[in-house]
Amino acid sequence: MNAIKNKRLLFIIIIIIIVLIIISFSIYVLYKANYKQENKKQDNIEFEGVVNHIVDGDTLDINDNRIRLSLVNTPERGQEGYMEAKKLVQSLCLNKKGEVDIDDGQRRGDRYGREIGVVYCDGINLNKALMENNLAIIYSKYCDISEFSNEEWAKPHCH
Ligand SMILES: [Ca+2]
Ligand SMILES: [Ca+2]
Repeated sequence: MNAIKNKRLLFIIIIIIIVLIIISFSIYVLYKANYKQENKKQDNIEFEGVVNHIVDGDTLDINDNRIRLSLVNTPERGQEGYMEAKKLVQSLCLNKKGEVDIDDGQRRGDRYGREIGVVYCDGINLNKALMENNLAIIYSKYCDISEFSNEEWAKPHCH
């Protein structure tokens, strides 16, 4: 009788231990993934400051330096969707901390002399936010040269 009880107790303890191991492992994996993402961002930020002007949905100023978002294109003034895109950028970025991961594939900037990259506003990836909100399209002609073509927000649109 006692032996059966003990066996059952042992069984329960083993199950609890296994469950605890699985939970700790999951937490560890999640933590690792987050940490990696955070680190990846930190390592690649080459420029930061305050976003002090929003030109439109895909162009803004950080400490008066004009930055063009890499790969994404939002509608021009007068086109449908222009204000929606600009408003999202204003709400996420204006007077916030802006960080730029310059596009390694487009380091010379564009023909207007603007830096090209991914912009983080208070830590939020703006390029990604515009795509997620259907406010921008991907300029597929730059997919071949951009550093960011394989990012989740660009990849499905870069063939
Ligand atoms: Ca545009
Ligand atoms: Ca870069």
